Amino acid sequence: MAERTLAILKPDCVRKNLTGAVISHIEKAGFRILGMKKIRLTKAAAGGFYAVHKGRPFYDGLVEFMCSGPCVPIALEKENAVADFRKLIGATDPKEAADGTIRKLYADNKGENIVHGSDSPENGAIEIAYFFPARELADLGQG
Ligand code: FUP
Repeated sequence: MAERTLAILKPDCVRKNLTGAVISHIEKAGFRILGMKKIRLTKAAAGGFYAVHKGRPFYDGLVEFMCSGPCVPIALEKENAVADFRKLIGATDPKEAADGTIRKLYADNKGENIVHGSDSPENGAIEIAYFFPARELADLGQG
């Protein structure tokens, strides 16, 4: 059974013109793109997305960064999508990320780390719904 996860190519990824390179890693790893768009988050939208981190010392900077330019949310599907995607992107801090991972290859630091990946199938579904209305993802088949 295919599982879904949400990726976000963060504003640093867009600024560095790396969206194509990162999407290429994602497709080569066998993920299918269900939905994808380029948007600029408002402070409220970024704050809501990362509400779980509210109160943490890095929260305000994280929200600021996520609104600092356009980003590219992508709804992905694959067997074992959540775990496989987190393996593909590597640890939060690029210094700790395994060789060959997206964050190791492209990220500057823990705060600006190129890409988001959901941390559980449940959160994957919630996060996909945050960016993509169900009607946009309906009846995609294997297209
Ligand atoms: P991840 O699941 O790898 O995206 O990491 P977290 O959910 O723990 O953190 C979400 C985002 O908060 C990270 F991508 C960057 C930011 N963050 C920091 O800036 N400093 C930290 O110490 C931890 C997270």
